[in-house]
Amino acid sequence: MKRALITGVTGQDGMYLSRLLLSKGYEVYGLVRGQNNPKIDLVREWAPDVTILTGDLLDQSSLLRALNIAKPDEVYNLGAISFVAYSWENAQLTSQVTGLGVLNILEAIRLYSGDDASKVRFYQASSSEMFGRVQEVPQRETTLLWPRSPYGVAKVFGHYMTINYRESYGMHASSGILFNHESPLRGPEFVTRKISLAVARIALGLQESVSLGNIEAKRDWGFAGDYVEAMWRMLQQDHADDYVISTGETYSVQHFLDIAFNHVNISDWEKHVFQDPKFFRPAEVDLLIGDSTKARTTLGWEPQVSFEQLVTMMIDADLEREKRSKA
Ligand code: G4F
Repeated sequence: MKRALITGVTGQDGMYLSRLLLSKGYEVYGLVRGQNNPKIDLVREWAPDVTILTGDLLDQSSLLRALNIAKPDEVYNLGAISFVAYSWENAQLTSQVTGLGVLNILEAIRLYSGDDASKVRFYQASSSEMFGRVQEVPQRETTLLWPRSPYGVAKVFGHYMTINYRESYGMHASSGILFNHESPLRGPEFVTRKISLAVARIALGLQESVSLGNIEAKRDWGFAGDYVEAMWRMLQQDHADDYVISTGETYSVQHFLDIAFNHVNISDWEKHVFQDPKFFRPAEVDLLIGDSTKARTTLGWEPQVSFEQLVTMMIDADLEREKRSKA
């Protein structure tokens, strides 16, 4: 039976990945930060067989302790401060957790592994935010990185540190450059879930409108459930490497709104949507679209859920939730 340790297990990706690994017969350990973290109950409900360990990416001894308990064959580093807008207000904390945290876990794995550098396979959650002011369309593994937020800069640090540990110590350390990926488990601070929740509530007469920022921004949006499969496939390869994971299609926030409101039979959605300067960012990433040819050919991975299916899946889930809480 293989063993895996997931940092950031309480997030959307951590939840989908735990279920995937459990379904493959893994013994799964999830690292959770803080005392009485309220999200632990969500994980227990979603994937009861995950063993919860406490630890923090900022506390290397806690990471070593978790490694000694979990004895993992694979570590998936999904833990991060991941909300881009928040990273301007908390740039140092974001740099420490999202950037230096990667070094802490890599170093803990190196110490834990002793002479056997490839004892533990490592996955780093890199991000398309690293492309920022894009230097090539579509973006691929070799595209020059030009991050536009403290979060993006921290992710670049973690990305190159992963490559450096692979090259310096021969670690089996891979990086998935994941483009935006969403699901009904997405946090309500991200634009897709903010919209799906608002549209469901507007359709049920529970809310009048929603305030957003830049609705011209374009993203390459996929389904989180498809993307965790790519993470796992990366760690099953003989050699560690870096892969772009994306759908290859890009849509604006406005287009997301079109499909979302259309799904609940509201065509004149403009009267329900306002733009508020407080949701605009100091530096925006205008367009992301990824070329995942390498992952498709090497890993045999491809996304299963289309953009329209993703939007409607999120709306339907929020309609259900809102109806239940109303009842
Ligand atoms: O949903 P978002 O906050 O996601 P963003 O910034 O693209 O980052 C997400 O994807 C990255 C991968 O590229 C991850 F690394 C990262 O951790 C996160 O998962 O915003 C998407 C777009 C932005 O252009 C934003 O300016 O939507 C625009 N937007 C417009 N109105 C808004 C809003 N974003 C948010 N969160 N809230 C709004 O009201």
